Amino acid sequence: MKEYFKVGKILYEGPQSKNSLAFKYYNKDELILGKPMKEHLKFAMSWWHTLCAKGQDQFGQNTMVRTFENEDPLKEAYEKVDAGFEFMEKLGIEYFCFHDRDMAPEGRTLEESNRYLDEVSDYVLEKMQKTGIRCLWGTANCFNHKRYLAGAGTSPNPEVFAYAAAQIKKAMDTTKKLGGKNYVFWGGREGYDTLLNTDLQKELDHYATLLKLARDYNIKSGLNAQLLIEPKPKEPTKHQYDFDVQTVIGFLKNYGLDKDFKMNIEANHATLAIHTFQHELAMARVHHCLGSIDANQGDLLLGWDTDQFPTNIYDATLAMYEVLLNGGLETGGLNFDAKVRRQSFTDEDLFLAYISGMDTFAKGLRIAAKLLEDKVFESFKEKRYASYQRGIGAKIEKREISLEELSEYALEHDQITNESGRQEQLEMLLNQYILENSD
Ligand code: XLS
Ligand code: CA
Ligand code: CA
Repeated sequence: MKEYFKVGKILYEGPQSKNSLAFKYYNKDELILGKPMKEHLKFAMSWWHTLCAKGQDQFGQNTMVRTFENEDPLKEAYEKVDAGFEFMEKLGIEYFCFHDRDMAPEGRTLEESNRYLDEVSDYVLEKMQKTGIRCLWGTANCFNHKRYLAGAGTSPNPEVFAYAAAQIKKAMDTTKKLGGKNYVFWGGREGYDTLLNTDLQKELDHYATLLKLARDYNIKSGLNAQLLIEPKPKEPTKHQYDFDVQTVIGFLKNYGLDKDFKMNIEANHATLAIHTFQHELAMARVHHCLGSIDANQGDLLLGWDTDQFPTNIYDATLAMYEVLLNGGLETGGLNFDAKVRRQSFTDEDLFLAYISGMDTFAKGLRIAAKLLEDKVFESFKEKRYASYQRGIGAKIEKREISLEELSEYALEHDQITNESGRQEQLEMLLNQYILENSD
């Protein structure tokens, strides 16, 4: 069998290693809080960025040199399967995520597209059985083709709605065939550019209808996956309906869908919404809908969706802190929805990027576990809110008080003393944990 990558198997060599093609922190079987690292960190390869992205941007052509290129798109799809599994095996990545159209090409008709997907996914299944590699989630690409210029479920054209529904059905069937435990809905072009041509109410209703139909099919078809919505505030449309976690929660509750969907949270989308990654994760956690993570990062100076590999230790630490507080991600994992830069066009760059991302999260996990074990922030927070356990605080907490009673209380207690929030001290402690645990 053809070998696509000259790079060999990537091993853990520890923090002292000078070998860039080795893990310094990701030691898959090491126990962290009693659980192997690889179970905390269910890393996944994104089919699209890893096997399909070729470095093109709006100003320039492809730059990537790949050994799995073929003039025939169907043959190339098969080569990508071989290359992708070789890549995952060499990195020790046990999951992948896919869109229908990056796993198999679009045909001349929908029927042909479906057939291509059936054929290529049969081959994927064979590879999965041989390697033990699993599918983390599947999704449908209902945004790339020009038919989706005005959205899929929110298109003013019902023919487009039907086509999107057909694509989602097929992508769900394929996810079931591949044993995926999650299924993702990223809003794609579900949003608007101007309200001058948009019936907002109708679009929201239609979008909810599409999600309800998919929810029902998830049960009917026996897929029974955890359904996930992936918030993003803008890009490609000016205003995406799934703006951020809180907006999506409101939307789901409004349409009675909040028990059926959790969130797939992407770091770069959080920053586009002017939130931190931790904010989005925490918001989902407290609403019991933290499902899975797209592990990447943006460039704060650019302001668009750069989908870079995660290297920020602070963000990774605080992200893993939220994951630990959540008790893990159940069926979810960490998908590297990230692409190498245009100038990093060699195969080796792909490996280096994944190693760096995996090490960053492994490091973040170690530090987060220590912070949690030592209750650095949790005991501070406990004390900070302790007065809600007694007196007037307890009554508010139990909602055993009226506005009038509170008014009377405040009249008698109007000389208030507050306590410091100690932000700088806590930031100092965070730094100390990060630096002390630097090996
Ligand atoms: C695009 C999204 C997309 C989803 C899956 O910005 O990140 O790749 O993760 O459709
Ligand atoms: Ca994503
Ligand atoms: Ca993105």
